Amino acid sequence: MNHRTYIELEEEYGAHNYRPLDVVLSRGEGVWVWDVEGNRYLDCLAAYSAVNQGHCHPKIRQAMVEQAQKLTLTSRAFRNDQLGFLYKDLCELTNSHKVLPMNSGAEAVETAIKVVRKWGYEVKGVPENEAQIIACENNFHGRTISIVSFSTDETSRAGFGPFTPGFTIIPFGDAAALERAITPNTVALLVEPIQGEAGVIIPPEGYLREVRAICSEQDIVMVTDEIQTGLGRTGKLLAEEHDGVEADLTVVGKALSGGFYPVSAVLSTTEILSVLQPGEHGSTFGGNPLACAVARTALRVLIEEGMIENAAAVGAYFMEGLHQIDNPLIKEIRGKGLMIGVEFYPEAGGARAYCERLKERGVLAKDTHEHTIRFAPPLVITREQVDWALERITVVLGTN
Ligand code: IF1
Repeated sequence: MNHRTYIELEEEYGAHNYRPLDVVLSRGEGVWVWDVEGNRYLDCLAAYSAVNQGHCHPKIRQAMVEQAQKLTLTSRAFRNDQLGFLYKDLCELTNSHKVLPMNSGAEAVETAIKVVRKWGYEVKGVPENEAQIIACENNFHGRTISIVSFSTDETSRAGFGPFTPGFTIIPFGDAAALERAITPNTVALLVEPIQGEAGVIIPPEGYLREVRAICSEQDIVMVTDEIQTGLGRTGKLLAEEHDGVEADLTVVGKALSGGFYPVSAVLSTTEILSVLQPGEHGSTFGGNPLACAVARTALRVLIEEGMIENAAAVGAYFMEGLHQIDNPLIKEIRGKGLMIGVEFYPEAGGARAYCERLKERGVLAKDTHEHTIRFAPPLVITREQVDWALERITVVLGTN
């Protein structure tokens, strides 16, 4: 079948909540994916950083296959032989004391919201149902009703009301604005170290350090959403490391499974996570043995195969190459590690057209917020593969 048949099926029977590029993929390996006609592409999206380890990483696949032949799901009514070891691995890697496993990133963020609210009532002494959580303009933390309740992007929230109260919005990157927004009922600040969906927005140098100091002084929980920036994407295991800070609560997801399975987790301290008593929170699949076996191997290969260091080194190389592109319509090139954005002036007519032309030349990338192309390939990418991509990117982005 040619790709039109697949597209027609999706269009006929699927909800239209996406407008994907018309490329129908059927195979992936490392940085490469192939469509149903056998055309090869270099994947510069990595499933929004869920495939940091490269498509179909053989060791993660092996772990999944082996575990799938033994035990996949028990529910948390019983224990299993994988969960405790994933907890330990995550705590040792991130200097956390406690873990709460979930499935999607949004579920981990929702869990964080519930936990910091309960911490506020039981530990900080905020009056019941008065907890306030501060979030940033142009945030992206998922698509549930409570999360889109504090989105500032109309596309993400229009038509989904009524919304969940208890959220205050401040400008991203402005520590003074955080200080001004805090009230006695503030329980937490929720922030992405780098805003991905907003277009790879990097805060001023030292922003997270200032946020850390303010949260400590004012006794509010510093929550970092590292679902996209974490697990090596920016050239550190967690992006917060660039500022040398440790959040009180961190959510991770996406690459926690290397793209094999939805696995997310809330990482925090004993004081904060111990506000949850048995029966107060959970999920059918959260912490299942298959997810744990996959996640443990996904973490192991990330470290053992030097992917984090590679992201730092090859990301810098990629950025250097992008800066050579001569197009006056390029407004800014920004990034950290292999989380890179190229923003165009509106006169360029929107980033989507560039992505379409990149696809024609074998590079898959995604536009965000209309004028920015995100380049975020798997962290296993080599300099030679970056050269291959840059050759094509330069042809497409170098012309108006
Ligand atoms: C879509 C965006 C990226 C995330 C951060 C939480 C979540 C995400 C920082 C929720 C998820 C995904 C969702 C996906 C596209 C993609 C995305 F464009 F939506 F915003 F990456 F930038 N925190 N991001 O980036 O995790 O529940 O999806 O597992 O919804 O189209 P999830």
